[in-house]
Amino acid sequence: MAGMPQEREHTHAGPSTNLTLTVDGKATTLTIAELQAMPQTTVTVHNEHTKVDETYSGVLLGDLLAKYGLPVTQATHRKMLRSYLTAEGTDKYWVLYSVTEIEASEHNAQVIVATSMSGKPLGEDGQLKLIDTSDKKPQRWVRNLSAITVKSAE
Ligand SMILES: Nc1nc2c(c(=O)[nH]1)N[C@H]1C(S)=C(S)[C@@H](COP(=O)(O)O)O[C@H]1N2
Ligand SMILES: [Mo]
Repeated sequence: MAGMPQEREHTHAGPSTNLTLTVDGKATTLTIAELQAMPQTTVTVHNEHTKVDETYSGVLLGDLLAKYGLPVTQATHRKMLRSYLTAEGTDKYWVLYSVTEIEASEHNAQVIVATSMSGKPLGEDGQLKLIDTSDKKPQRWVRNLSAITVKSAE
């Protein structure tokens, strides 16, 4: 199947129960409760597949990077510009974002690790889902999000 376009990877996998965030090889595992205890951001996005607006709440991914290894400062700015991250679900589906894209100080998008939709748990989408407000299609909204790994392209 390598190289073939695919909508979903047909792997049966369970719901995500926590998030492993790895920055510079240093891994931190965050529980749903820990994520919900951090400052929350709510975004409303249009789901082009279901044709409905959806409201998600969760933690800004930029806040997580700031707290766990890659804060945006003058000293790290160039590193940020050259870093990217992979976001993976429990089914091994994964996508890539540039770190610049997820930083609110740098880019007009909000990218959150959502723990609820319309104030309720995410249900079939697992306990965690990555949501961004700029993509036209939901292809980078990783359901059952389980790992985010930051890497440098240098
Ligand atoms: N974990 C996981 N997330 C995923 C996918 C997937 O296969 N696995 N497919 C993506 C793609 S390509 C799309 S278009 C949307 C579809 O989401 P939906 O089926 O919930 O509408 O989920 C995205 N997130
Ligand atoms: Mo898709």
